[in-house]
Amino acid sequence: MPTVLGLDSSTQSISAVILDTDSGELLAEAGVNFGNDLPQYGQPSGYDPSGARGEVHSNPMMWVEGLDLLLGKMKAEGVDFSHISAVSGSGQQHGSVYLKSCFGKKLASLDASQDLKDQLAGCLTRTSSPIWMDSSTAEECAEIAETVGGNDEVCRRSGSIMVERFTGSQIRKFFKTEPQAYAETEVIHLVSSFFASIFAGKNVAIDHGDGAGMNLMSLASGEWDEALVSATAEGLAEKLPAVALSATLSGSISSYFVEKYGFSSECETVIWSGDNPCSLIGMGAAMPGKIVISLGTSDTLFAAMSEAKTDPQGFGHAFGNPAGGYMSLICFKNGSLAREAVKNEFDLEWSAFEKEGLAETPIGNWGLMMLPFYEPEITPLLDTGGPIFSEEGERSAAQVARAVVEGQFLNMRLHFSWLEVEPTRISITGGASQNDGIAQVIANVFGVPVDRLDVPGSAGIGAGMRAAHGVGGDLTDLESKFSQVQEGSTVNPEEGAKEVYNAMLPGFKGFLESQSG
Ligand code: ADP
Ligand code: XUL
Repeated sequence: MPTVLGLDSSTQSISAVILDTDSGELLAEAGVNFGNDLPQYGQPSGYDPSGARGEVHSNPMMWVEGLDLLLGKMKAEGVDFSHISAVSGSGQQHGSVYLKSCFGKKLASLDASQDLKDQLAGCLTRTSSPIWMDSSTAEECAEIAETVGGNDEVCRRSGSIMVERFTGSQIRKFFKTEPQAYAETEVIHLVSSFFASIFAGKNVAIDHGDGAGMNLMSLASGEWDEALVSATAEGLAEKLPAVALSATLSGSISSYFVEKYGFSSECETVIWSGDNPCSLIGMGAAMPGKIVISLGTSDTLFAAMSEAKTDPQGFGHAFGNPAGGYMSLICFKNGSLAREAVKNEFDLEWSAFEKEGLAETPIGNWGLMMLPFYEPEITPLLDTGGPIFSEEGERSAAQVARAVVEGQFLNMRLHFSWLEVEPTRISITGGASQNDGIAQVIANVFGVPVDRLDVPGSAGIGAGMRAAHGVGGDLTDLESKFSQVQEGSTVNPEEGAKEVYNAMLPGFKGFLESQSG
């Protein structure tokens, strides 16, 4: 069984893990944080903070420079890439990269004595990439839905109603506002397929997991949906890469990586997927039965589904499961960044947020509730112009810390019921999952034990497992090696807690609805 490399290009960082799939050992891990390590781009959280009217874009050359920096750093630390048999990766979902015809040619002839950024920058037709946090395309969503016959029809075809952060409406906006640059675009990649193409040295396919997050793929057939594609933008069918099964091999690694970093020329590349589909694999949740909550920049809740089910309220999504079949996903935009806003407002460290905040306040927060929407929320669609409290008055840092976290998970409990699963355990992952106080609130709100896995970054681990799966590895065996619950990490619900939250839930629902207009 091989040694594999899993990469994870997320909102705030790019990271790598090397897995020995024989022994189940994590051989190496490293990361580059866009804000700290590449401050020259002026994107401290991985995106341009100055975007107006809901626009959130990132510089794709920052991502690419991050990749060179990451591999260079690993090599300098003595990592030997020559034993790696297969590589794959995970990309933040929905973000898109717009490229001229020279992209394919450049990839085929990359010069290892130069950086990727200097060689690829000239191939962009759009110097910035809209990412999943963008909410500027309401008009385009409405136009596409109307052409196709309404949002129910879009959902029936693609697994989701038209969503602003999904790639289709973003492409339409580019087509409408920059027609010349759109016409010069030969290929539109997702973050995942952009990086996968760089590794393979040629344009490669988008996988079913990430492809389903575009409002362009037919969930039933796994092919591009002609009606959605033609409703989105003229000539789009010719600009989309192929769409393929997640375990698709894309040939041996580009000579750039062989010459520059010492990879074997026989190292296989496997197409990439989105971060949530990769996390599903990394968390050992490829088969239905396990619910995962990921606490990254956004908070997401996801699970494998035995059949394609869609959310009648339109907030949740159905994506391809990289292991085959489908997965559900619900995304809450106010995840870590909202918790960070509280931490920063009261000048707290995470340890104080947990120990002097969450641990020192009672379950239910003396009845204080917060709609924890520091940014306009997408689940539900609500712009409250900032957090709103159920009661007027002075509040301590500790109360606000509890209020933001309780508000987030009460909101999550309200919006996951369409999955019709009664969880018996929940696995958590992502940057904030190490916070015991947050884990405790989740266990209490859902009334079930919460587990953490033994590995850092489930998206990167999942990407590595997908690389191994692509070259013949058995997913069940890989899960038994890499997706184990960390000993002593389980947090059990406290007695009586679920009853408190059961009683709070109708009030919270009413509070939300009172703001929905
Ligand atoms: P992404 O994959 O979206 O880039 P990560 O999963 O790496 O995000 O999570 C990053 C976030 O984790 C940071 O924004 C930070 O707010 C949060 N975080 C890190 N450590 C803690 C902690 N101890 N408690 C709560 N949140 C934390
Ligand atoms: C999922 C979503 C986010 C991104 C970034 O739909 O928008 O979770 O994948 O992590």
